[in-house]
Amino acid sequence: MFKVLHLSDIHMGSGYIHGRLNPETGLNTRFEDFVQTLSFCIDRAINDQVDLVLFGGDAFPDAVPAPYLQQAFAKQFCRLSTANIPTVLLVGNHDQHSQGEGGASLSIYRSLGVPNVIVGDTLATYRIETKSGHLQVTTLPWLNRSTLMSKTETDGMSMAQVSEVLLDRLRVALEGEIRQLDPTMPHILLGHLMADAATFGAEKFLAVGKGFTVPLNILTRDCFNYVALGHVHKHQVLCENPLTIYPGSIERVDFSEEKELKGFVLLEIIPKEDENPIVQNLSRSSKTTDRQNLTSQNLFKTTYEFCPVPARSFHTIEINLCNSTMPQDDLLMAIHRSTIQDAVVRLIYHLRPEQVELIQDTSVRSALSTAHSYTIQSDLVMKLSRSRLPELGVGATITPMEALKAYLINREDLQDLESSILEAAQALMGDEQGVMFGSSGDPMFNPMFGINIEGLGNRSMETIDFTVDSTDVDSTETANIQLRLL
Ligand SMILES: [Mn+2]
Repeated sequence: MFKVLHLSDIHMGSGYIHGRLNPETGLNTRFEDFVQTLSFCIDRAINDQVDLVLFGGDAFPDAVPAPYLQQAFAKQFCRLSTANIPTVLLVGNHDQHSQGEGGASLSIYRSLGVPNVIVGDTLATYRIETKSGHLQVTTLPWLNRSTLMSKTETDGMSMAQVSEVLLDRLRVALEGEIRQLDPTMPHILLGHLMADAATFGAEKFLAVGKGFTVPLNILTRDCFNYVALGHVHKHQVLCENPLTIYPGSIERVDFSEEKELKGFVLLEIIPKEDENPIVQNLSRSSKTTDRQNLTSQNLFKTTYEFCPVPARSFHTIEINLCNSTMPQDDLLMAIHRSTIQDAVVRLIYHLRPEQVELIQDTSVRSALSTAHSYTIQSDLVMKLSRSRLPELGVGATITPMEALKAYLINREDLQDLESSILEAAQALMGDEQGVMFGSSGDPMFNPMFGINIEGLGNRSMETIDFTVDSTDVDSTETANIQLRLL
């Protein structure tokens, strides 16, 4: 039996904005968090005496990390080397120079000849000797155009064409690796890539100009006992056979990862011959035809366990105080009801301008003081005067023509055109009425005027939020953050 620990996306040195200076060490507390969590993973590998550790790429925010980051990373992985646990360090997009190839921040381990450490910066297969026998690992680092193609080849091609050619070359190159495999020993593919089946908030943004997406069926070949992935920060199992897993990042880099469980994956690869004597005979057969029909999946079974790590929690408290008569009390209550102890907290509250003086900043800050760090964002919700359109009051229902008339009465500048507009509207309504109201099934919503009367009725006070809709902010923010991170 082989035991393998798979972790990925460490990004040590990221997210300092959510930390604070530790006066005792002079270091950012988020750096210390990342080191602690990485150390937790390495402890587990050593305590469980695993046969192999796979790192799925993205060690640092970029390819030229500060020496103290390099040192902290090296200190942890050297513990594995000392414990005689072979380790494969795969090169992610953050570990590469933006031009050319080569794991800039990780290749030092190969240059120094650190025992038991393999740096995966090219597509290659390694036969690794472990205390439980031999394993094969094919490394597939982050691919960019220059990895598989020269500039002249890509001249004049669209991004889509380049991706297609790259994928064709990847298929061929991977096939070349697979043909050299020995089916009697387990085989793992370790890749840093964006798989097309990965669920992830900003995948549509990532598909444009940021590397390319690899179809899952290129990876999930039956010659693999496990497909170990890196790049996507959200833990997910993409395929059961062969097991294909993103363990995700080990620490939260920002609020886009607030709700994600963080951890690593522990695998067990078990020879089936222990349970199946037919396979046992087959694996020992010297007949070429028998051996050709073998894949390592016939011979080994893989099981996994996702192991959560004590990553620092992130917590958003969002509250709308517009209708509150005691906004300060309600705000403090919302904070007290939340689990903020030692967490990175983001407080967002919405209130009307006239409520601003009812909020005491010092009390709010004191209520947040048990958090590890916090930010406060107050959004002013402006009151919209609708007095010129009393017909559109709460619960009112008017026909589209009445709504248009009410609108025109209040638009003096359109007075001359009033009759023409009404006439044209009447004609349109005559043509479109069946389509617009008959099919929508929602007589309260009239797309022609863009006024959702029902929506207004739901609010006890007519307000308009001048801040951008918060869900939009979240998705754009998340997309931007993810573009930067992955
Ligand atoms: Mn990445």
